[in-house]
Amino acid sequence: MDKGYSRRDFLGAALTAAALPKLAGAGRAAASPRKRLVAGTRIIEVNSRPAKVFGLVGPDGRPGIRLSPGERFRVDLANEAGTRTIVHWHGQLPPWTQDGFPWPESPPIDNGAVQAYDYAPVPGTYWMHSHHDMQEQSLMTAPLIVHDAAELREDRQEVVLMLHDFTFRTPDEVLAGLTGTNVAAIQAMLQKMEEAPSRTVGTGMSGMGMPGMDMSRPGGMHMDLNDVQYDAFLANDRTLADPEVVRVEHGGRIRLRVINGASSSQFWIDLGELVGRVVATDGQPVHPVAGSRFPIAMAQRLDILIDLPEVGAFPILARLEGDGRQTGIILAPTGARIPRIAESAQTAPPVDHSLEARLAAVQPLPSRPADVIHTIALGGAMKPYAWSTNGEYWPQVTPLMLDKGQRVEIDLVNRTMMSHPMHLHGHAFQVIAIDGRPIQGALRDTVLVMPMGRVRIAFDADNPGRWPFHCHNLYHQATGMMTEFRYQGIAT
Ligand SMILES: [Cu+2]
Repeated sequence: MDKGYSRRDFLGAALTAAALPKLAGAGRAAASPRKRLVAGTRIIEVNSRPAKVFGLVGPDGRPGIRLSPGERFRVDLANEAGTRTIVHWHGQLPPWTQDGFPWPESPPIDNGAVQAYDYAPVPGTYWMHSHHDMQEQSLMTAPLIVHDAAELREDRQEVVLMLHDFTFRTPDEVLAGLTGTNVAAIQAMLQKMEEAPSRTVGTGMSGMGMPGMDMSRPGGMHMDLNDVQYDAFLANDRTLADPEVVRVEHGGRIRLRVINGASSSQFWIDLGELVGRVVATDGQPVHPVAGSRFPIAMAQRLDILIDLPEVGAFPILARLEGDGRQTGIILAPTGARIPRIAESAQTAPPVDHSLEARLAAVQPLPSRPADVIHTIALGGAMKPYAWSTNGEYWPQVTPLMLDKGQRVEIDLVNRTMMSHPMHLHGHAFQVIAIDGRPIQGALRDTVLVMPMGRVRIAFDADNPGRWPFHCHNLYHQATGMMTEFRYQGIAT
């Protein structure tokens, strides 16, 4: 990384921000109108076949919500999906009852009902997804982009690239296949998960008949990738057979916002011949890291600045880890020849920490010792298919208790042969060590823990409530890999 260049770049952004407080303040002064977000269903075409999926459509007819600098998140979520839903504002830091998690205190929204939200959003690239049943797999997902004044002053064209994994099977069928049960059993299990979240039991095994952690270590380095066989991988709802072509200017300046909205798939973002600079991860600014290929775990986001050459069309690809399949979009000025890109190519390696280890937050947490350190062991295996935290399976988990004001450190210890993208609701944490090696890493809401690996994160307990902490692989979460952080004094 060219540190001199990065520093100037960062200073420039900081100066621009400093020069703008009046403008931003003026934007805030005017009460922002409420925005209507509709959770509904739609038909998309995948592999030349129609597919009925969910969708979240904002007031401008596009997926999701985009907010202006200083605008509050004042949203009326109308459920027209024909079934119950609840939508989580992934990575945002609202009060816990507005977080969109199906606690008894904030139950799912009935079909036909409208739920109002109003909180101060965090600027950056965020997203939203259902946290009810496994609707996320059926594309109840959308971008949530919160602009800030400094970023608008960059005068870059914004390009959102949202990734999905797609199957014509229902998520219940997928999970039944993974667990060797049937759809009726899966539906009963999902219902149970929302009826009795976090019913506290003692430590030790629950009575659910789930297996314990498999502590045996296979001799060779064997990694499990891609639990689910998908029918397609989508970039903004399309495959490379008919990709989105984003119109750009010759020599255009782009801010690419990549969102991995896939339920069980991780990718390498491949810029081809272009060189980009990662300037934010999970919405939070980092010192720029230059490159052409960047890993992205489930639920993570990357902001990548790209200055296009004068001539040509430029595919932006997402290549599935451990597989040859890929999806993507094409950036092209008017008149450019659009290349045809195959849907499969060379096998991409497993997603790893090559980027994570180089990231440094622009605004790291203030240095201070931890008041409390929790170790969370990640357990589970493919056969039988079940995943746990500290040997417990949601909802039979023991909440990890916090006091407001504490500096909290979490040691994540992966005792499985899969990587787990671990997501904390309601807090931005900093990655402070990878496999025992200290770093001043990125601020994030989702961090990947490699097979048999270890990651330490830190955050300040400044948002009282009940907060889920879970693997963002939907099928790991659904079979138990979720626990709760609960602040002292929150009545349940
Ligand atoms: Cu997992």
